[in-house]
Amino acid sequence: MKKISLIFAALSVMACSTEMTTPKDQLAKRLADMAASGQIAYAHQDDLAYGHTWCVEDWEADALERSDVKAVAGKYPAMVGFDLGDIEHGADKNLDGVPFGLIRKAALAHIGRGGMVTFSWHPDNIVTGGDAWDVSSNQVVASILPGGEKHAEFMVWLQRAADFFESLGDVAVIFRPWHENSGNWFWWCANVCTVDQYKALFRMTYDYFTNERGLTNLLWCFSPNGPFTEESYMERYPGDDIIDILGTDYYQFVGSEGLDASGVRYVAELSDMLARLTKMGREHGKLIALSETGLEGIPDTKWWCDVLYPALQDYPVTYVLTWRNAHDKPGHFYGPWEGYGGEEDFKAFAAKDKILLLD
Ligand code: BMA
Repeated sequence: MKKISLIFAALSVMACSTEMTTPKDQLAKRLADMAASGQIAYAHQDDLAYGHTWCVEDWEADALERSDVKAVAGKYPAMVGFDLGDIEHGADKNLDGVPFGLIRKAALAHIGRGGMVTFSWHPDNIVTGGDAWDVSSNQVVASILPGGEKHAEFMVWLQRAADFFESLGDVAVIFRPWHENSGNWFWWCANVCTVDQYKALFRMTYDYFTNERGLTNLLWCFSPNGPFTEESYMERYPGDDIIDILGTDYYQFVGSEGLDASGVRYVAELSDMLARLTKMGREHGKLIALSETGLEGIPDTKWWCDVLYPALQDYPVTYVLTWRNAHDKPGHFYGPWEGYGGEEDFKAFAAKDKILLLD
């Protein structure tokens, strides 16, 4: 009798723990395990949709197996990033011309192959009709919050983005809305909305997605741009109760200081930022990520091993995402491609024990 009840107790614990392991829990655990074992997932924006010299034409017929990263390193990036810009209008294609059907299919294919997916969103400016980079009004965030004159219209935009996530089904992905908020180039940046308005925007997005739409499979990433201090990073932090990943976006810009000097500065600033992020991640019990980075056109043929890797290697960064390889702007690439000058360097980066790609 006692033995039987023990078996039942064990079975019910097993049933319970299976029920409690949601796709979100599994993705969070996978990232946490990676951080604990010192592994960093390499991520690339729009990787399966197009590359430096190609673009998927017929996505419904295409197996979506092409990848600039795979062409160089023999493996897919461990994570792929996509952007939802223009979904707010009910458009078929995103702001860079990528069909949302392709994005959905590629995201699910990548997850099916054992990879991970992260989403950003650059919605247009609902007040001016301009794009996400239109900072000509400082009333945009105020106007979309409850009570604002654009609130109802903006809730339809949120609804369309939520519809997309719902259409992915029961899989977990990372969502990184309202990123680079400490800059001055998006309508949600620090120069055009107050701290409280920004936090309210983030929480409104989270509440609508999670509580009204039941989208509980998203890992929410907060990603101010760098460089930052702990204080400046946390100034607009929406709260531990809704954020899963502390990320940051930080690029190397060459400018007038020249390639080498900008590389040295990037390594120094990025290492400092990641040290701060590591500390904040520990204090807040959160994962950390370098959610966007890169050097446009990668003129430094040793960039991956001599610049990016040294800045990253000592920190429990769960993933590092380099931006897209535009097929229609030859100089606008941040990932490797076959024929680019730093192929060997990328291969050596991808072969490092800490760096994770996907077979
Ligand atoms: C920017 C550039 C743009 C693109 C936008 C959204 O960094 O790559 O060309 O439209 O991101 O993907």
